[in-house]
Amino acid sequence: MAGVDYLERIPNNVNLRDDRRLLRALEEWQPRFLDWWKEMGPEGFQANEVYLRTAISVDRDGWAQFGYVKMPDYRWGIFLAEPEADRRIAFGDHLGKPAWPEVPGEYRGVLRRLIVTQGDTEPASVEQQRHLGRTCPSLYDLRNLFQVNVEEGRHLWAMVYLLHAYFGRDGREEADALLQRRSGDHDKPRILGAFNERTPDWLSFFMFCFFTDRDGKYQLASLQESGLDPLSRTCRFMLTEEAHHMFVGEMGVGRIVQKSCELMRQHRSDDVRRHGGIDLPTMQRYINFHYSVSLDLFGSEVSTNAANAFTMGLKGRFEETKKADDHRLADATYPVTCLEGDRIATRDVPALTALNERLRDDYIADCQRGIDRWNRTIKEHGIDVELRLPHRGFHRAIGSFGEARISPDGRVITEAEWDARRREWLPTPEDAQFVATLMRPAVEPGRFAGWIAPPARGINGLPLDHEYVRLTRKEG
Ligand code: BYC
Repeated sequence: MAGVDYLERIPNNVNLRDDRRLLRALEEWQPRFLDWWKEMGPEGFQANEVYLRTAISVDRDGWAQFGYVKMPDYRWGIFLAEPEADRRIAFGDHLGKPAWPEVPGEYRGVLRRLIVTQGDTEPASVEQQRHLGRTCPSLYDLRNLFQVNVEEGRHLWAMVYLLHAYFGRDGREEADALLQRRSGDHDKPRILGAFNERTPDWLSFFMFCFFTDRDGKYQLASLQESGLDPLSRTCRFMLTEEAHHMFVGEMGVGRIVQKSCELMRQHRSDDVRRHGGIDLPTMQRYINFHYSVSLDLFGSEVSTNAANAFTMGLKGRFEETKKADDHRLADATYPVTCLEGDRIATRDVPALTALNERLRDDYIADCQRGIDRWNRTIKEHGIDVELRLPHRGFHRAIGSFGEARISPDGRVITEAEWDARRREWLPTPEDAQFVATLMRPAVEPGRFAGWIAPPARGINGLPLDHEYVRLTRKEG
């Protein structure tokens, strides 16, 4: 990587060594991060060697290096994508002006809020997933979990760097607070709803990686358009890591679907629970849950926060530069589906205020592509079932649908119907208990738990029975 020195205490390509104050501040934060990692990171595997990928270059061709690392020794660092020469702001009031190397004073508060909100999700997800190692379905999956976890840790570093480098004392305080909030904690919860939910089992983990990490993709892609150049560059590099997390999710759910279909065929029965698999109706309920809490992460359908962030040049649209319009949207409209009284209606609203909904639309189309691929697997087994995304209003807490009960097929329903049918639609305590009974560790190299099919290939060209995590020296 241009100028990355792995002998530095904090690997980076931002010339940290030339800014003694910033370096000192980050070196003070580093032990606090490590304390947090040891307290809240993957439980029980801190002393094991894991076959991990580490960033050594931000180039498209060679950023990854694979090798065994104990997680607390992972080289978390600060990597920004290479600057684009003469980069210009692509939208909003500052359209066409040079991107900012520093934070404009008047946008400080809004930018800090965006960066803190993004940063908060990263440690939150590590906290949510910290107990999963104990019940891994294979060493391959265990390694993937830890890869995701260390990269979320690195994404926290990415946001903390911005806070320390560009937001002075306020930024330092926010960076400390990122280590103090805790997912699901009653008194000091994480900021966004989905990051306070539990991830108690591997079905939830794969769903989280598919649905919730995909929100990360869309949010980072919008922030990558930012006029603040360091934010744009850091998001550009984070997106390369995010892609792996969504791969883990899509393949994980896909392998469970495949195994369930195999069991259905083999036993000529839909009741695969009896044969140690996860039945498709249960999969559908988990989809309904994880999709709906992830939809909430896009905010309200109509949002002046989103309009302001766009007009100020801080947060763009997905693939802003590829869009063929004026990139100011002052007179444009966008169709938004909302609750109006007791019915669901689609109406045109000013496009600026509809930016959250527009991003949610991009996200929904992307989720549907994954669902289609899982459905192809089901069809290939000759099974007449289709997994579906529920209606966007189903089980929402944020935005206009948060005020009503909507069925998965998009009807406004009464509280009584909701109460009578929610067990069909959302995971029940019995579902969670059943899934929990399957969560028994499979840790011999090459072995996979009976509820999930092996993947098509191993990691970095290695075979499936490679010892991706060395369990010989266990902690405690
Ligand atoms: N839960 O105008 P509104 C990732 C708040 S995931 C709780 O509707 P706005 C990752 C909102 O904060 C990507 N509160 O929405 C994935 C606001 O509060 P204040 C994370 C919520 O502001 C997996 C109020 O409601 N990145 O990277 O336009 C693993 C009214 O807000 C929620 C980002 O989110 C909610 N779901 O947009 C690891 C990007 N939704 O300020 C990592 C940065 C809204 O009035 N964040 N509220 O007190 C943003 O761009 C925006 O803050 C949001 C909300 C899109 C989240």
